[in-house]
Amino acid sequence: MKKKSAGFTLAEVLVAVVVIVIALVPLITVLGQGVKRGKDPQKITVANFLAQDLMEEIMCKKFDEDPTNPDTTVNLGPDSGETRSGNPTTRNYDDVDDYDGYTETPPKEVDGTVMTDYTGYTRSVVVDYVSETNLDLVSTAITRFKRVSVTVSWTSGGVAQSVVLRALKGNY
Ligand SMILES: [Ca+2]
Ligand SMILES: [Ca+2]
Repeated sequence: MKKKSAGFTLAEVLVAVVVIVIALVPLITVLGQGVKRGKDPQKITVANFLAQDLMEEIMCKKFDEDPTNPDTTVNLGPDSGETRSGNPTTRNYDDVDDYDGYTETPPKEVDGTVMTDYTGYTRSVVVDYVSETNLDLVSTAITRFKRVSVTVSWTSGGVAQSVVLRALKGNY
């Protein structure tokens, strides 16, 4: 019997090379997309922070303007004479939907101070009622859930970018 060769034949090497190439091509494609999508990770991190900051402020407000006399018709937005920022005696957003339609460029602290480190960003808020059986579905009628969407947008290399943070406030 012929002694088995310890080395690889040319055919074996070629097969191995082909296998490696087939395995590498999708990997390179995936990496390439990752680089493209995450081209501005630092700005995305900042935007997430700005969204989180406003969301925390909103989520500690009441569900309704007057919990003892809850809304019977959809009435989203600030109530009469209400404003978000200012000193503690003039700022009076007190329920989550007061922020519906709120927008600011650049972002401001609740006392009205401009966040000078973040002047390139815009923060805006939309508040909707959502269906109690499908929390992804906006409801045109009153339900026990209000969904708060905070969008932070900016421009990077001439391209509009944004992140959206969503949270639910329940009425119970
Ligand atoms: Ca209010
Ligand atoms: Ca309100």
